[in-house]
Amino acid sequence: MKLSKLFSFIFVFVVAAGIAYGQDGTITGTVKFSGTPPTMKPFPVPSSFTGCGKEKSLDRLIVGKGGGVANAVVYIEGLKKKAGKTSPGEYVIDQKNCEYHPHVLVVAQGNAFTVENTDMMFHNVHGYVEATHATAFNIAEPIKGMKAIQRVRKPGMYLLECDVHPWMNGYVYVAGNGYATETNSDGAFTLSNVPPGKYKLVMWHEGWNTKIVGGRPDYSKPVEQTQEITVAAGKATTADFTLK
Ligand SMILES: [Cu+2]
Repeated sequence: MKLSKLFSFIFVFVVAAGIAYGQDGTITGTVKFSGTPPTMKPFPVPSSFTGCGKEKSLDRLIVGKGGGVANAVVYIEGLKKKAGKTSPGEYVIDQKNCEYHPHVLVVAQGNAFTVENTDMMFHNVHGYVEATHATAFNIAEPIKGMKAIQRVRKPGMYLLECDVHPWMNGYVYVAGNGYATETNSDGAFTLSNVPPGKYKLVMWHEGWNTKIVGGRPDYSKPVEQTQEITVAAGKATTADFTLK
């Protein structure tokens, strides 16, 4: 083989390998409710609370068009790749109308989120490790317009509750990698820039059965489902989940 031919052969090989290496895949899918979703009863607000209305939705199960379930968290387990840094203003939890907005927030480990209070009343965001109910953080915001920046270093699921208003609940999922997201109002999700490989994909939903015990909502355990998936270079892989 002539030297020039050898070089062109090596060049083509290196370029082809580079393209294959650089092509990440995508995972898209939906979380849907099978059958008729149960009717979610609102929480009756005791008359001792003013300014929050007479009843509040607990936002435990939100089913949209075509059965799509909002606020499920979907993530790849065990993939070691850190997410990029974001500014604290990119992730915000607002205490508004005596509810947490959004109800579920996904933040990549190492990043912070801002907690705001836009109500004319005292709220706090009491964050518990979801699995153990141990306190992880507690931010009190007694005055309208207050803002605080919170960073959670340990990955995992955190339950949010207000110590004043027992119906206020929400979740923050701190992702150990950059491959986690929440479903939108159609129950759809996308995980982008996934390196080719075999993974365990996890779907988490907070659960929706609720009892009122001692004037407080008592929630059933979250629902978790997993799937083994294979992501190919430059391809979109579909993964759907069903709740019932
Ligand atoms: Cu409150």
